[in-house]
Amino acid sequence: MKTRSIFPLVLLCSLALAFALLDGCATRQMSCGGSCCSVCALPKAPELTSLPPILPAPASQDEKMAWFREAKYGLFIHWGLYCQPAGEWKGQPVAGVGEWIMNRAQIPVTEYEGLAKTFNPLQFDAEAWVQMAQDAGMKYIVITSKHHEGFAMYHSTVSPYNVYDATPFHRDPIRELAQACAKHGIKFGFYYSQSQDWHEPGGMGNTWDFGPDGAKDKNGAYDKYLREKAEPQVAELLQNYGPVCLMWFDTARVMNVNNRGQRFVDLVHKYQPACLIDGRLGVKGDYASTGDNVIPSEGEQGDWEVPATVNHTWGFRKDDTDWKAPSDILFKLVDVASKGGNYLLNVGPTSAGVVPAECQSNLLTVGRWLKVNGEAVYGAGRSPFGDEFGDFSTKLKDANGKPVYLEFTDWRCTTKPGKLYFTVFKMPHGGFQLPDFKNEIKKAYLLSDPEQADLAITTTNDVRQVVIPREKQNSMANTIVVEIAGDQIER
Ligand code: FHN
Repeated sequence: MKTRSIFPLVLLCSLALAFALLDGCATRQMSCGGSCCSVCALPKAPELTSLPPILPAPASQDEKMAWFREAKYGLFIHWGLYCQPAGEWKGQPVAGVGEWIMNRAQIPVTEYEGLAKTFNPLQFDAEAWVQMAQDAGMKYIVITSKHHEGFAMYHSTVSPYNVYDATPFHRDPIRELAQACAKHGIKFGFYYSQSQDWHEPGGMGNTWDFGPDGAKDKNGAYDKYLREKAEPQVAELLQNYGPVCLMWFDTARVMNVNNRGQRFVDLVHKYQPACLIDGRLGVKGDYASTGDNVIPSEGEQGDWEVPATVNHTWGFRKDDTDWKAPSDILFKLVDVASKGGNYLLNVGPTSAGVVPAECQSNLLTVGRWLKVNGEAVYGAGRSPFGDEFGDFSTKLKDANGKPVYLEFTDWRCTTKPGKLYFTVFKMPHGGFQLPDFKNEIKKAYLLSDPEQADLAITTTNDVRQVVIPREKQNSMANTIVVEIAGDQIER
């Protein structure tokens, strides 16, 4: 009797599950208005609510840069159609970074466009991405709104080649992220490839379908693309997604003629006067961008940012799982902060809409360290020393006969008024030897110690050493706070 009464229910459930799996839960998206499907447990599409208003014009450049100088650590996201081939085309691996696959394999536009028809990242959950960034200790997010492939990852009215109109996903992930960022108090900005657009006849970079770039520049095709696609898309990004903390332009090509670069600057100033412009527009922005993964060997003045990969690609590649270890990420972040810059670390989500688990886990390990020791990073100033960064080898020479620069990785120093933060990555046995400075030391303690118990400082031959009890040491890094008299270091 019991078996007979349960059977219809089991059959119904199985049918529902099969149906849900077969149609990728499109039914869930359409019939239940985005509420979560109990069968497949995919994240639900959020209700769209209104976004905060655009920020007013800052009173000064310092006021404009204030959040950036405080933030120090951001999440870069490269997400586009390229995450589907994930480094492989027609069964063959294609060398290079994942998001360049169209270019590297010279895929015709008509063929590449087919990727839109299968783009359906049903596991995408804006809330989860933003929560991850927050737990990782990142203070701003910059996502590819359109990369060189030319596909808009938001609902663009300028071109139907966009995630909302051209894919079965039929959602605007950037709108969902804008909302989640506003909710979590995380700044949100856009990468936009202004020069390269391999989908358009006038965009730079697609020479296999549309011929040499030089001709497009001269025959007016490039200006037509800039005026009819790039500029209007940047304008809609600035008008439809709430406050945009920065516009991250990239790979500038002939931006200095016909006012091309300046027209983008004017758009940003017109629609969002508080929005920063990175250093790769081709005309002056609000801060400098270093080369990819390029950390200057010494402290640099001004505002700057290092864009960096967490493996060896920006867009997802299925064969690249060579993730930077948490200790490496942490060192690079503190290194950059101690030289005066920001670290913008990238993840490449998959075509399902998820950040690979191991990559997430590494970022979260760093986040846990920052939760305790973040005071040494957020809003902290550059090192007043410099000897800790490295030195030129007395023996090794490069190919040009010049001495090779050897990086030191034992410790880094950041500052706030009256405080020096020594983050020590390799703790010497006897204790940490302070660099030479004359200021009186008022107090030294571990940043991770809620009691701020005094650390013993011993002096031998004028060299001061701070001793950290072994049981208090963190295996990744320890930050010693040294409170000093005066705000300037006297050496
Ligand atoms: O060509 C791009 C690349 O795909 C990626 O977006 C990086 C990120 O800094 N920028 C360009 C190369 O420098």
